[in-house]
Amino acid sequence: MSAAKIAAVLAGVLGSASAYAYENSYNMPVGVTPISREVHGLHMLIFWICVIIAVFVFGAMIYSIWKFRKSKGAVPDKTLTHSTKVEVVWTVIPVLILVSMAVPATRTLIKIEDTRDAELSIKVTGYQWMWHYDYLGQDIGFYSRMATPSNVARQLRSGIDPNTVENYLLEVDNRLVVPVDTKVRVLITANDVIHSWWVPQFAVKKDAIPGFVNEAWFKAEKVGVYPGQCTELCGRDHAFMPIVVEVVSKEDFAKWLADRKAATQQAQAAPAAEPAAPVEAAAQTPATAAATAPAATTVSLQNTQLAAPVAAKL
Ligand SMILES: [Cu+2]
Repeated sequence: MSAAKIAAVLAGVLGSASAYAYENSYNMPVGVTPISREVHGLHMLIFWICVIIAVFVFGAMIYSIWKFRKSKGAVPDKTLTHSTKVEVVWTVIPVLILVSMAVPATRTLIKIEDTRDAELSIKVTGYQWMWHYDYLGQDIGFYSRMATPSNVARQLRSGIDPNTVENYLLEVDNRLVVPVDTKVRVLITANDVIHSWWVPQFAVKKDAIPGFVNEAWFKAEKVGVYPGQCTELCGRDHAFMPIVVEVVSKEDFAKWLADRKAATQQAQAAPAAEPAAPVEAAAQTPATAAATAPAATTVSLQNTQLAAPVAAKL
């Protein structure tokens, strides 16, 4: 390999260690919330501490093995059996390193747990194999299942090439819609077995346990579509209950909320022949969903953000 080639490879390797490379498929995402950025910063801090320790420890080991090898006449030292000074040094240094990691980690953990002053609360219920979202105090609730194109394509011998399905396995019929720059509290539970609600771009991952309510929160600072997955092995279709959160502007959210409320009221007022379920059932057919969805939702359904990066960011 020529010097120029080596230089090019090195430049690539060093370049990939820059800030730009943090947003790649080999690392966790920086995310779009203050907490996700903090979690990422913490992750990088601890990663580099580990790198420094590894370089130091393996460097000392490799150097010693090479320098004091038997073929060069090295003789084992039989006199040094105990050194209080060394014992103190190699106890104090790791303690200091651990404390230096524990302080920022605890600070972030406390922030993660602080769900006070939430502007919107949503109850998330895991089911085999879908999610249910309840907008508390808003009288709105709906199921969110994997979108039909993915569901059809995933069936055995469906004959459909998954590569032709947009956002394969990562799209739902009813997305969780939330406003941007708003502290959203999610109350996470389940109705059958244990699930786990995970949205990497928000750094939120909480178990959904039957009979138990877990709390989490996020404040998305960027409008967009953010996918997630169930991350607790919950049965046969565990891999087929995706999460999709759509962050919209506050105005679009108000409009979406009003539309949803109107649809719910309409359904409740409908004759007994059509029980309350139709709202959810109707919304699940893509054609109806597209027809009733507010403009903002429809626009971001086409959002290019979702097409490519979805798979990469999970
Ligand atoms: Cu699950």
